[in-house]
Amino acid sequence: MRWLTAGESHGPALVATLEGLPAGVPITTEMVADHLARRRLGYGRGARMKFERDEVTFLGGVRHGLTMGSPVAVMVGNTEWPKWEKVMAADPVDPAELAELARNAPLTRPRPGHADLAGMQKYGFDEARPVLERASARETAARVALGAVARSYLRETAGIEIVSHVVELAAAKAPYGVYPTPADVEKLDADPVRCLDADASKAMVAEIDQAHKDGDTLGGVVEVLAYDVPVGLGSHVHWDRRLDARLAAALMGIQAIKGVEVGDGFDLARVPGSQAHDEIVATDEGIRRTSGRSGGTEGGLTTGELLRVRAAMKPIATVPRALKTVDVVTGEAAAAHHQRSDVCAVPAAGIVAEAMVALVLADAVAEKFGGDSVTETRRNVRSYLDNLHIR
Ligand code: EPS
Repeated sequence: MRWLTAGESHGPALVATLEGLPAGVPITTEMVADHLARRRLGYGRGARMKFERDEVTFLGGVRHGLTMGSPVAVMVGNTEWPKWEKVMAADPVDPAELAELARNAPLTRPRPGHADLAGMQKYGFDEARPVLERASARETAARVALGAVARSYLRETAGIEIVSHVVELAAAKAPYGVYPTPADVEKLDADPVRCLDADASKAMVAEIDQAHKDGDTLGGVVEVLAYDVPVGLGSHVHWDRRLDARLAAALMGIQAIKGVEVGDGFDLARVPGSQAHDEIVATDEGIRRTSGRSGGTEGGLTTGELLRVRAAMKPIATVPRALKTVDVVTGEAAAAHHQRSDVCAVPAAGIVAEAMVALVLADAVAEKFGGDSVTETRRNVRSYLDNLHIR
C-alpha cells in the first residue's frame, strides 16, 4: 500500500491518495467527515478550529460508497482559502498588490521549536511562509481522511478496531493501565480532552486554562490501542519489516511528536526480565499471555494480544508569550512571530495517531493477506486464523 499527501495550510485544499486497497471497502464522504470532525475537537484549540470547516470530496477510487480497487483520492478543502488567495496563489501575483496585504508581511523571526529556521536555511528562503505552510499540522487532516479509509478496510477484512485516548497532558496524568475499548469511543469523543478518567480530565482542562492565562502552550501523551489484531503482522526477519519499527516511524512522523513507546516502552528498561515480559500460559481458550507489557509485538511481529503504542507531543511551538529569536534580515535579537495559536492540540494528536496506526496496520494486513476484493482478503484472514497449527 502506498499513500501520499499534498497541500499547504492556507492553500485551497489538502489532497491525499491511497493505492493498494482492494475493491469493496465501504467508505463515504460522511465517514471521512466524521473522523475529520473528531480531529477538530479538543479543549485548547485555537480560533481557526471554530470557524473553519473541513470540506471532503472524493476525486477517485470510490463508487456508490465502495472502493473499486483503483487509487483512492480525497480532497479536504480549506475554507480559509478566500483570505489567502493572493498570498498563496500558485501563479505569480503583482508585487504591488502583494505589498498591500498585511498577511503577506515576510515572516523573518523564526519560531524556536518549529521548522521555520532550519527550513529557511535548507531551502534558501528569506522568510518562513513557504516552510511553515507545509510544516503546519493542518496537513494531518489529509492523513485522518486516509485513516478513515484504512480503518474501514481493517474492520471489514480482519475485524480490527482502533481507539485512542489522552493519558498525560502537561503534569496531569490518567491512571496507568486503564484501556478504553471501542465501546468507550463515544464517551471519549464527548470529553473535552479525550481522557477516560473524569478527575484526570478535569486536571487536564485546568492545565490548559492556566497555560492560556500564562500565554503558554502545552504538550502531552496519547495512547493508541488496536483490538483484534491477528498474530503475525510484520516480521522479525528484517529491520524495516518489524511492525513496531513501522508504527514508531509513522507516529514519529506526526508534527510535534518527540517520543514513541510500544507497550510499557521505557519502563521496561527499568525492571528485571522477570517483570518485563508477558508469560505464556495454556487456557481453555488456547495459548494466552498473563500481561500486556509488550504492547502486542514481540520481535517485530504482532502477538495477537492488544496492540498498544504511545506518542509524546511537545508543546505547540507558536508560543503566545513569544520566545527569543533572531530577525534573519536584520540579524538583531527579536521576539518570534505569533499571530494566533492553539494552547494545546494533544486531543487532536490522538485522532491523528489513530489514523497513522490504521495506515500502518492496513499496509501490514494487505501485505500478509493480499486480495483484490474485501471478500477475498477476509477469506484469507479467516483461513489463516482457522488453520494456525499452534493456538
Ligand atoms: C497550525 C497552526 C494553526 C492551526 C493549524 C496548525 O493554524 P493557523 O496558523 O492558521 O492559526 O489551526 O491546524 C489546523 C488548521 C488544523 O486543521 O489542524 C500549525 O502551525 O501547525
